[in-house]
Amino acid sequence: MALINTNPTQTESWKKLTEHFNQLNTTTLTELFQEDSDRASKFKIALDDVELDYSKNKISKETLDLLVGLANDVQLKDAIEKYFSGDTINATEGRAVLHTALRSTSEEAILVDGKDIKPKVQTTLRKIRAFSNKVISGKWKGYTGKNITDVVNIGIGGSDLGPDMVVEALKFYKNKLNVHFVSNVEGDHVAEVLRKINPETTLFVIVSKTFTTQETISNANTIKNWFLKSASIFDVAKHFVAVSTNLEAVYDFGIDKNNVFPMWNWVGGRFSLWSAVGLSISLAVGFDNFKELLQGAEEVDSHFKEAEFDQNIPVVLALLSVWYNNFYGAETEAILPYTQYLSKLPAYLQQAIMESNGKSVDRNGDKITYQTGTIIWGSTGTNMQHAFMQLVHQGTKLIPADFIGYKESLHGYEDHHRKLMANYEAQMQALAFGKTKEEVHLELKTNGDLDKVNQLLPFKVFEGNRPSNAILFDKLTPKSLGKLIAIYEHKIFVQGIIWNIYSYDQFGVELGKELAKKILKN
Ligand code: G6Q
Repeated sequence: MALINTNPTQTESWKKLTEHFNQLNTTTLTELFQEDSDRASKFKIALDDVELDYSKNKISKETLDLLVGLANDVQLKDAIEKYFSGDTINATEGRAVLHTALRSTSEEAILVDGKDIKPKVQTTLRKIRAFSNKVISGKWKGYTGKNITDVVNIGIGGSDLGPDMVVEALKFYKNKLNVHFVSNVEGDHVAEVLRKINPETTLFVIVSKTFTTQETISNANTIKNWFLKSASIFDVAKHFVAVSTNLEAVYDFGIDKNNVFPMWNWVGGRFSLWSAVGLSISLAVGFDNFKELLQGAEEVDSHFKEAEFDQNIPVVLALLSVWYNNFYGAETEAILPYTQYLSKLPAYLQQAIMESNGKSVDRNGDKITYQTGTIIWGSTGTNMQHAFMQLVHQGTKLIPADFIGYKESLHGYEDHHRKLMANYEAQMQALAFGKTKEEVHLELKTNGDLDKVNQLLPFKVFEGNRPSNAILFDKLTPKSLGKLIAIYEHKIFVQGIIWNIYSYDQFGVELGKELAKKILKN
């Protein structure tokens, strides 16, 4: 069954939200907190080891109720049902959207074209486990009989960003294998990786759903030629494996039939790290940790399906994003993880969010008259405090920000962690409550700089009233990372439903590819 088409701006809730916005717009966050001393505990959702504090948003209880009303008006509940049960919700490509099935441990069948896909998923997981164990333990040997020390993931877009982000994020849990990523068609990228590795001890994982992607096939061929300078064609099977749906092309490349891991067209590239696309993750941190990642995501899947909308982390995050994007006219959102391990999260989410919801035609095929996809950007704290945060604090733009933090550090440098978390809190407080003229005046006076008041006061004032979410986990583990990623995956889904767009195609990336091919031929 197809998704229903509702122009969100034509709903009752949207009209009410417009009126409500005009009333609430003049109320500041400081006032909202003064009005309700219990606000911080009211706008909070806890889910085991993660807590979303969304109290520092420009909303009241009424805003939340109206936004939930909007979710109901577009029949979000029904859409979630269709998403999880394998309806063809990616209608423009005629596909189901079932990355959630990749982490489902329930016995319940999910049918695609009349066939249960669960057994295939389980078989592939077993294959990933057996293969990872062999390589990690040293049972799998290179062509000269040596153990594998390095893995190179060759892929781009969805076949690169997810695994690369997760391998970096879970570095603390890594084993002795060093995992590298080659994506760009720019030859210096592959050249730099080749400088670091030895053909005798390196395993190459070619990840390409289509096995036709220009960048990936170019890099795979360059690497194979480099490999064949020291090894023979019969050694390819020991060093090259593939993750793909295009078996013929994989065999043509010379990859052994046993070394092919399947992908399915009901999993979109940017949501595929839970499948065999995550093979390099399983190699980097071991299959048990990979399984934990999947389990974390599955727990969020259950929460997303079952929790009431006002108690539902992905739904609330999505509604807040719609509120700023469509009513406040905010164009961008910042993703600010307070751990260096998540340095690749903003780039990963840029693809997931912007490729999914960067659409301007609705599900009727009509040109959209309201704003859709938000622009995502960000970097890690505290580094960004010394860089772009000036604009977020005092610039002219409203930039809602997600602060992602962890109560515990991994290496246990307590002093560092206390300082880090003080900054995490401080940034959100400064954004929300700012610094008034009176406070600046007093500060200058206390510092003996009263003579500078006329000159400096306006520059030192922070207006505040800038929104943020605090997404706080106990600890960065494979499981909690799985939760974090799944939260954003479902946020994307909810926004696509509200905006009445198709989130799971990406025709917008095609034209450039076609033109590049033409230019290359000339
Ligand atoms: C993701 C996109 C895109 C895709 C790459 C790689 O959702 O579809 O980023 O993942 O273009 O495609 P292949 O895996 O087919 O090489």
